[in-house]
Amino acid sequence: MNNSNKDRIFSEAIKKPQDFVFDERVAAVFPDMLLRSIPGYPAIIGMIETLTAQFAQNNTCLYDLGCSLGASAQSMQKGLRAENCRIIAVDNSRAMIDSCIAAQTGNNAATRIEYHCDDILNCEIEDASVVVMNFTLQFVDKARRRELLDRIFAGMRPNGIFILSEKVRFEDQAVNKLLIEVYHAFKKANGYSDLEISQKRAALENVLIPETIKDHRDRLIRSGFKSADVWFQCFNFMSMLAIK
Ligand code: GEK
Repeated sequence: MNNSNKDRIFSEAIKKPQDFVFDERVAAVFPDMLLRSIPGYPAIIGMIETLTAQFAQNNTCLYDLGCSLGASAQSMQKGLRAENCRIIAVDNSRAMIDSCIAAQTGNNAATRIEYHCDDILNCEIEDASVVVMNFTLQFVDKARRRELLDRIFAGMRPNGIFILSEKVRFEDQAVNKLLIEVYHAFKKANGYSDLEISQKRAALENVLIPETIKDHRDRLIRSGFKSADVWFQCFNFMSMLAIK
């Protein structure tokens, strides 16, 4: 990896702490940031390819909501076996979408990814057989999460899948504290300093609002999904598979 692509955003003491934003600086180091900050991220991205191969239906749309640099959409593109499909990837960070569009040149895959800079709260979901929200619902206003999931459910085909990956919290305070400590040890083992870990945590405090696995499962079932189960978990990070 080129050293300029290494995430050092929180390495110097920050005098005026600010909320985390997905700007050009973050987009430039994002693959390194995700790899060193989300336990199991490569496994989840790999399995999106497998799940797409299994569940994408002919003549449908596949969505990556909160696509950042498009890792999940690209995984869907690799796994896609169904015919006459569209892959739609949405993010409200201009910096992320511009990087996706620039990186798409030269990719000759049969199904191109359509990148859109938009709020996922505004984006239309229709004829979907695969919908992925990989670590994005956690950034959506908590009061609007139900409405968003209802809309996703309504835009899906029967037997379609919704893959929801999230950082979670645990009801039991002691367990929650323990798993946050283990998670910080994971970040330290990946080269982040105590200063980087604590400054990033402060920047995300008001921006990334985690819920429990039960909160997520209950909401998915209330939206109408016939099942919603955890298929991956590592510490306080998990991914669920919900089937319409
Ligand atoms: C991956 N899925 O590599 N509308 C659109 N985008 C949003 C919104 C919103 N309301 N809120 C946040 N985002 C990716 C990783 S990162 C996860 C996703 C993380 C976008 C935000 O701009 C960012 O790009 C992404 O959601 C979250 O599989 O940084 O922990």
